Amino acid sequence: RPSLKKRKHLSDVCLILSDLSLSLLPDSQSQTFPSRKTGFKVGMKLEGIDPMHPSMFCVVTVAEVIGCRLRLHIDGYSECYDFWVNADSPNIRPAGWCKEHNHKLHPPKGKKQFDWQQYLQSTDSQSAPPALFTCCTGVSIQVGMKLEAVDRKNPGLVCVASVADVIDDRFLVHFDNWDDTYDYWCDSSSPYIHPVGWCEEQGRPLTAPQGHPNPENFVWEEYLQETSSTAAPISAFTLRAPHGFQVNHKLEAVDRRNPMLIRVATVTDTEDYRVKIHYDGWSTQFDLWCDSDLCDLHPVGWCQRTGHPLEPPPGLSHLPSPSQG
Ligand code: MLY
Repeated sequence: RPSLKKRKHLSDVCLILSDLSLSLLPDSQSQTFPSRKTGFKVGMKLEGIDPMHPSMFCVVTVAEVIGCRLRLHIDGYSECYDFWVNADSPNIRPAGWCKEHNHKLHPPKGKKQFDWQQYLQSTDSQSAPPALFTCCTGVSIQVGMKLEAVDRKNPGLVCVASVADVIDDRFLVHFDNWDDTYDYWCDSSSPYIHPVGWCEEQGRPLTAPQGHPNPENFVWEEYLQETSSTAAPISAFTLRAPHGFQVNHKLEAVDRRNPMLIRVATVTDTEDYRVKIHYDGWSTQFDLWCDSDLCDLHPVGWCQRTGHPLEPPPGLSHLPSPSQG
């Protein structure tokens, strides 16, 4: 049991740490924590910028994976040119990227003609799946592309949907032939979106567009043709890691019924991407499930730091009295 003095010291340290995290806002992706374990495996091949010749993309192979860092070997060259990158580095791209984007790809030493398919076959190796390249996924999604998406107002339904708008790395999901009241914004890491073919693969029913002549037998190939559209690429789906909330975690949550107020709250149940919130001191009838990334959930201390009143649990007299509400 820490002595009072020690406890005081500990709380000072916490304050200092929390101040630091406020002032040291991350400057780049690498200064935040990656949201999931990297899926790169030793032996996978890809395209990467040679750090000694930054003008050059080369054919490289993953030689070592430690945490979320990769040692890359430039095919055909000595190991002494191997280099380390973060798995989310913008300097690595999936096989075929250079061709697709009109960049010259420096072939493995000694090769004049280079073709990925032939090369993978002749070296009996695999290319790193595009979905692993988390840094360059946001750009691949375009208005009009099709996907399968959960109807958030009817969460049991996975439906035929389209990208209706794109802003930065977020896009608007629209359900085909429905009005826009079901639309929602998300990013590529959302658990509510899936690539074309996902339902079939999962053995789950897919809800066809409203008014489809044969909703029981919806066929993507036909529909894509009829609507002259394309499927959103696999790389546009980068499912994020489940949240880290645990039962009994305390937090500060906006009151759903009176959104002017923020209340002391507790996590009482969890799913991978949702948490059940209880407002401390209130009946459990007000408990509610919400998405773990909901912008109305805040860490303990948020109100104090941002200058917002915090409603303590009713009947708790030793806390500063609540603002009227
Ligand atoms: N029975 C509901 C279901 C609507 C579903 C809309 N989704 C697929 C976008 C209704 O007709 O309102």
